[in-house]
Amino acid sequence: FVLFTDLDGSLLDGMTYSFHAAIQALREVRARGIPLVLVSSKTRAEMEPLRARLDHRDPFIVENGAAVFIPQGRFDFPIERARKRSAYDVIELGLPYHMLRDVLKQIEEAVETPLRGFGDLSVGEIMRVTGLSKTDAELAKQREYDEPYLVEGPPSLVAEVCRQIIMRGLHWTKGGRLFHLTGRNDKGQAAALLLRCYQRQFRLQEGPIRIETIGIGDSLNDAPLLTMVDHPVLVQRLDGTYDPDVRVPGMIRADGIGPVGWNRAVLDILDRHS
Ligand code: 2M8
Ligand code: MG
Ligand code: MG
Repeated sequence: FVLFTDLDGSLLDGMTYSFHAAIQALREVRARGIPLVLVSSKTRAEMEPLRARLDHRDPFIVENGAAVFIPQGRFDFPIERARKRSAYDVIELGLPYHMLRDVLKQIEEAVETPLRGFGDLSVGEIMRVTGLSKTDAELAKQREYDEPYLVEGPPSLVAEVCRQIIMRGLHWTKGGRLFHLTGRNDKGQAAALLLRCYQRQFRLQEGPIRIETIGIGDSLNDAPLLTMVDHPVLVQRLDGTYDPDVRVPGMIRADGIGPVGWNRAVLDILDRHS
């Protein structure tokens, strides 16, 4: 197995950002030596302290599939298209943040309505919108490839902003609370690229075997990830519902909100395969 997971609202509780409810399954994943790949909207700056808390050593994917961070030496072969950055080989799929900021301003003019991205919001405003602590809001503001934004207006305005984004050859998606403006990257493409590294590594070690994949998410931005795995899992949102925008064939609807559903679904899948 390789396990790919979203963070906010999936492994992490959507209010407290705690992974406490998933501890049992996390232990089992570790005991079995299953790589746990974190696939988030979050920035590298946000993910590093979280990885320290999780004692996480596996690769991770930041800002909605914009970049894959592979700890150096993780694979027994050189990573193609990677550039070295501190202790990582980084494969970039996203656009530089300043380009997205420019596009957001162009669209703001086109729709004649203010659109507020994280680049426009103060740390205090980000804390209010997301419930993050001051420190975490500061880290969330350190964006490199993805601009979360708010649209305040009728559904027709929301749709027009999406249309303007597509017209410019970019992507929009939605997390638990926010819309995101990105390049033509998504969580699924980034995860597929990393999966090819794992396949190559397994081939080098023990001959051809098939790797089974699990993918867990809660929102629209996870749909591309759930589409590329063998075991797609959708967890419940804070209100107990499932995001109606996520429709993936064969998808398992986990019984539980966020990390509670995560814990149950992972233990169930591993149980059935032991
Ligand atoms: C934003 O991402 C969440 C992911 O579901 C959202 O769209 O609601 C990002 O800005 C991320 O960097 C931040 O940590 C998170 C906090 O809720 O919000
Ligand atoms: Mg999420
Ligand atoms: Mg996310």
